[in-house]
This record gives sequence, C-alpha cells and structure tokens, in this order.
Amino acid sequence: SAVEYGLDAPFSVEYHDSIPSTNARARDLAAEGESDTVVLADEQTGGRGRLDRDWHSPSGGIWLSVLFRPDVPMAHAPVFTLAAAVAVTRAAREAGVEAGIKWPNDVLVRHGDEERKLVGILTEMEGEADRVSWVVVGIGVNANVDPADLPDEANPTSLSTERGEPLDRRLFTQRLLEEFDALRQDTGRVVEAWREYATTLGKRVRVETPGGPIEGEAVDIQFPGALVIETASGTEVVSAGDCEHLRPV
Ligand code: BT5
Repeated sequence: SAVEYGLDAPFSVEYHDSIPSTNARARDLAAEGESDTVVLADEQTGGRGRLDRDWHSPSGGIWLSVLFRPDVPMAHAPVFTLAAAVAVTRAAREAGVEAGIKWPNDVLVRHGDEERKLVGILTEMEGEADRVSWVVVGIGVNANVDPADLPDEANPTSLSTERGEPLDRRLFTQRLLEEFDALRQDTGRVVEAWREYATTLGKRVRVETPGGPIEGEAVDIQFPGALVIETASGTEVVSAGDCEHLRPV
C-alpha cells in the first residue's frame, strides 16, 4: 500500500497501487511541465520494455519512473540509463544481492553460467539536439515477486528469491533514488562506476543492430554509454540505442 512508502526522496513522489505504466504517466507529467518527480506503482497493467516489448509488473515489484530536466544535449541522455543501472546495482548489493550490469540496460544475478534478469531500465526523452527538454528513466525491479509469475524466456529472478526473504521496498527505493540523484548530477563519474559492476566486458558477444550483427570481444564502454567491440575487421562502437539484443558467443 502507499503507507509502505512515505519516502524521504530528493524528488516529489506520486504513488499508485495500480497504473498502466509509470513511464507513460511520467511522460504525461512532463507534458504538463512537471520535473523532479517520481511515479511509483505496486502494479503495472501495461508495463513496457524497449522496442515496445511487454514488461510484466505484478504486485510486489518496484515499478518507478524518474522525470527530470537535465541541462545536457540529447546525445548525452543514454548516460542516465547507466546511472540508473549503477544506482540499482548498489542498492541490490546493500540488500545482500550480488547484482551485475549487462550492457546496455539489464541488471542481472549470476548463477553459475546462467544470468537471471532482476531489473530492466527504459529511458525516454524529448527535446532539441543541443538540449533535452525532459528525460524519463523507468526502472522495473523484481522486488517481492515470484519469478514463476514472470515470462520464462527472460530467465527472471527477484530480490525476495535471491534473499530468501522479502525486502523492505521503502528502504530499497530510498537508497536507489539517493544514488540516482547523486549520479545524475555528476555524470562524469557514471562510466567508471558502471565498469566496476559490468558483466559484459572481456567477453565475446554478438550484438544485433539495425545495421546487422556485430560480433567480437566487448572491451570497454564509452561516455555516454556505447559499447566498444574488437571485431575481426577492427574496432566497432555500438550505441546503446542500436542494441536490439546482446548474447555471449
Ligand atoms: C527492459 O526492456 O528491460 C526495460 C523494462 C523497463 C520497465 C520499467 S517498469 C517502470 C517503467 N514503466 C514502464 O512501463 N516501463 C518501465 P527490454 O530489454 O526490452 O526487456 C523486455 C523483455 O524482458 C521482455 O520481452 C521479456 O522477455 C522480459 N521481461 C518482461 N518482464 C520481465 C520481468 N518483470 N522481469 C524480467 N524479465 C522480464
């Protein structure tokens, strides 16, 4: 319930027991001129992932969107996806869950050779090339949910499953928003923090892009969020927005 929250956050918080999508609501608030607002829901009935994929959002999760108006060019906005991944990874580790980041927008937990998806992040924005008008960073955390209620093909997990006990969602959300607030104001630190938690670097990967697949060793990421891949024919730099799918090879 809303009472569980009562966050002391650096944002004003709008809570819903159930809503179609917190990102959609945050976009509406952006159109009304709002900023520094978090939309938070216990359940989403029309949650969205990247490329218009479904995001399953049963009751018990932390489904939230942060709306803000950073003074950055459009091309820098992907850094906020990385900032969210770092913030949520830190909050998960403090909650006893050894999460890592798979480029560009997944937070995972490793079990042997397997990686299970704990969090998805969807960043949307509008504005002019030289300055964004607003950014909405949507963060979906499988908190106190049963992975059996989530799509199997995604190999999902949840914080309560990893911990073996439920999580205090208020504390977790508080930590997540504090970290995100600090990083969004200091984006120069984001890439370095991201590298610390990355599961993708040093591995051979295949990335599907609109221009075709790119295969090679993932060697680094660059501000504001592109992956550098050493391929047989040279170095390729893939922007986060061009990644349709990444898998190890
Ligand atoms: C993402 O997309 O991972 C971004 C998800 C963003 C969700 C947040 S929740 C708050 C805000 N409001 C919204 O409406 N959205 C944001 P993508 O990389 O495209 O991954 C989507 C894929 O993950 C789906 O096709 C499923 O296979 C899988 N999936 C769906 N729900 C899942 C879940 N709860 N946990 C793990 N995997 C899931």
